[in-house]
Amino acid sequence: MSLNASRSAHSGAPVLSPEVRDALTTHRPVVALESTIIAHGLPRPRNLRIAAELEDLVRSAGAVPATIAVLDGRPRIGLDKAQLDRVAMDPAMRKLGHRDLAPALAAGASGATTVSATAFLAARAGLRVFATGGLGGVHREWVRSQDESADLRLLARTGITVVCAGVKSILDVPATLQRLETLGVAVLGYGTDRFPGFYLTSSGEPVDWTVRTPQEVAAVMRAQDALGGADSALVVANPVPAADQLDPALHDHVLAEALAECQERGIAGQAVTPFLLERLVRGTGGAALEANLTAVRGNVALAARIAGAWAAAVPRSPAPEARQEPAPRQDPAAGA
Ligand code: PSU
Ligand code: MN
Repeated sequence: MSLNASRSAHSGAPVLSPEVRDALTTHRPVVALESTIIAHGLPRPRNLRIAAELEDLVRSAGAVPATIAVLDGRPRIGLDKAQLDRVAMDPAMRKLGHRDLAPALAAGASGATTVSATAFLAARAGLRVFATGGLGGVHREWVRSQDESADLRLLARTGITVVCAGVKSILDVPATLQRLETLGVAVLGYGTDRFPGFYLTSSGEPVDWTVRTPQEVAAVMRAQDALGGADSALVVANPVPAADQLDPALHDHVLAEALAECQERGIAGQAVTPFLLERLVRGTGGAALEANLTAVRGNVALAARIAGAWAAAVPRSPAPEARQEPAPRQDPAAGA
């Protein structure tokens, strides 16, 4: 990829959609949604319908959805229909972690944002609540591959509340929880004292803190702010209902095969997570996809309620760098 592809000198500040900007200025609840799960975590064309469905879920819970992606070198917070369509359907959409943002901006590239890139952009724009499926984390085989998702370290220094169904079960869950502890990221079990297992209701690992209402989560967020330490994320771990989880025996069996194949084929880096997720969906006859979707839907709905409780408790103004889409004439790339 050539970094000279675009010399546009526009700032890297996120561009807010009119709806998101309006919600932030009027202190209405907003929920950030990541786009990697749409572009690289779910099969086409169903991913587009799901992207729209997730936004509708946020709206019906009284909040404004802000799906985040980078399009033509500009970080976007809140996508219109055509932009969402592009993220879901364009096979050239890259996978952008936090470290990829600057090269993507400089090159004028387009890509879906992972948890790390989404959380970074959302927090920078003044958003406080974010929903995803499962966080990235420490991969099994870490001793050999040193593969730990950039999600963890980015969350350790970003003031955002992330609602997730735990971390993806393809990971080393105990090691990931240990890393979250080392990095100082608080983890709340939502209605449970067990850390959820993404496709599974429980990973079997304990969590130290349990909350039962969105108001309780908002109270923890307020306490974080009152303490006034360095920014750090709050992980709200929300399990899939037991009736909707993947059969644990099937899960373990298919995952073992997928991990073996991943190693045999030497798959590494950014490709690992999409490969394993796809293999799980195939190996379970689609059941893993349904459990994944149930988890994401539940997280999105809960995030909207948390954003509502938070907005009711703490009216705030948006970060100063958040700005509206400029008129085309003001864009230096347009020849100013
Ligand atoms: N959760 C899902 N599907 C996904 C992901 C999470 O249900 O596709 C994505 C998220 O964007 C997460 C990323 O940040 O996987 C982690 O990738 P990696 O392990 O390469 O850091
Ligand atoms: Mn990785």
